[in-house]
Amino acid sequence: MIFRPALAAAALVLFAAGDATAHSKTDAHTPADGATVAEAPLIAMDFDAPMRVIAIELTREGDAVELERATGMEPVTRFEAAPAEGLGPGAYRVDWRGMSADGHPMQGEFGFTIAE
Ligand SMILES: [Cu+2]
Repeated sequence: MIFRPALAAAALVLFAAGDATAHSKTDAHTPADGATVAEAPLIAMDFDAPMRVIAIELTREGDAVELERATGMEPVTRFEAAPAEGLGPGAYRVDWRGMSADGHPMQGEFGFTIAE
């Protein structure tokens, strides 16, 4: 019995290490999280391994805003989408979900502000 916790801990460490190196991660996204921009930006995400972006949503203070995907459902290392023209000033949030190259579901979010 005394060995069981140690073995469990070792297994957890191995699992965590394997997972960290296996799935696609976001290297960068545009705009940067928390950025203030002058006008509606191109939204882009770079991944270190191909990611199939299944869903992406742009909201302004909780209200959905139209966003046109420039990238389809294929796995990519760079994903792009363009907001509808004429986005007004305010705080925007991007939420996305995807499928990593290793089959793990991934998700992320970031925000930006369009200046007055
Ligand atoms: Cu993974």
